Amino acid sequence: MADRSFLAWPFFEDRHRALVPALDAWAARSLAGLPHDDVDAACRALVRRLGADGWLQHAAGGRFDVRTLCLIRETLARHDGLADFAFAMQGLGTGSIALFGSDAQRARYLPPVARGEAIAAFAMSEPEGGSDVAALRTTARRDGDGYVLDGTKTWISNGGIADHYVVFARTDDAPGARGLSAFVVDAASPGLSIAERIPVIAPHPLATLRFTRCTVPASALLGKQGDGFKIAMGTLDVFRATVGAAALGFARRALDEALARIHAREAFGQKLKDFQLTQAKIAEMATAIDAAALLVYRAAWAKDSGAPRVTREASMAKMQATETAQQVIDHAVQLWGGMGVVAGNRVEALYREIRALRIYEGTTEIQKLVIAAQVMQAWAEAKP
Ligand code: COS
Repeated sequence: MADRSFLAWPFFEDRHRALVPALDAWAARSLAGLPHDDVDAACRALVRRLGADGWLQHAAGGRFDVRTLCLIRETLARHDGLADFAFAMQGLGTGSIALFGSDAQRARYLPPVARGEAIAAFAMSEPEGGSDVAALRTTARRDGDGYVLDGTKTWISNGGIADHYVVFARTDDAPGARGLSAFVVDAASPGLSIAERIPVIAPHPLATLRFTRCTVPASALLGKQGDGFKIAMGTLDVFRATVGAAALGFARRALDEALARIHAREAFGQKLKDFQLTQAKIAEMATAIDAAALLVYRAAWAKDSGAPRVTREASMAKMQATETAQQVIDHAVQLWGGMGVVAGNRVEALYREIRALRIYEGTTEIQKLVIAAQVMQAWAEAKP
């Protein structure tokens, strides 16, 4: 069983300590054997199950406890990457509404998503760039009582199965970051279509969306016109640490799989576990996991404790945990040898599943820019 000693760390409260075994038991009961050959159907089924049993309240209930979000993502990722994906996207696709929406927007969009009866999505990236948010090209033009959206969004998780998309578009109130606004766009809006579905190495619903004179009412605007960049960054500040938590879950599962393997496999007349080179790998994997976990739960705790901005902490957590998990999983594949690359083996699946986490919700390179900017700003402000 995966190490749970971290639950004794001071970042957590008793409700967090109770949640992990409860979710573990639920996942073992409810996720085993769920077919994944049709990812759309699997995702819909996962959303329904997670919603029916109350877990999505934590993602889309309107208030965030980031430690809870992280513990849920870590635990689900340890069991089933698609279950983690389904949970996380219900949160990311409603996070901007929960944080910046009006009472009416919150009342309309959050409850069905929290019950698992509607599917949410976050549409920011574009073909010409996902990293440079201030350069987005999709436009939203004021037209009578509403707005008309034109442009293309890509790499949109839940694209094709979502009931609504939180869309970032240029309203041109000002150049760059200050000229963006955020909208909640219903999937059935006239002029919104799915241009293509994107198959990826760890399958999940992913699509390119096209907006062609897509008309939305003025009530679709989140916050004020021109708030889009801050809404996007504020939402990512909450969810970036949770990407690190999902990576942690993958890494913990890889360590478990590696431990099982080295206790079972014999070579040169002894068990793999008895070789010092194996022990060195296990030590590196376990230490890397704890170091990443400390950063993830530090970021989550800081946010929950009322820090107004956790940009630096969240970026550090996301970068370190995703990069670490990639290495830990690579070690696990190595310890499994040839079996580690056989399709269907758990470590083979983890090897594919971890890769995108170093890219989405801000690449490792973007996290470095964010961290450096925060560190330099703090230094400049502290200078006598
Ligand atoms: N919270 C609140 N405000 C923030 C913020 C945050 N986390 N980050 C930036 N801002 C504010 C800044 O303070 C600045 O405000 P003022 O204009 O009032 O000074 C404004 O937003 C612009 O910030 P900045 O100048 O840092 O913007 P840049 O265009 O240089 O972009 C990066 C910054 C690269 C950090 C941003 O574009 C980013 O995070 N990109 C990655 C996005 C991403 O995750 N893409 C993946 C898509 S989701 S799958």
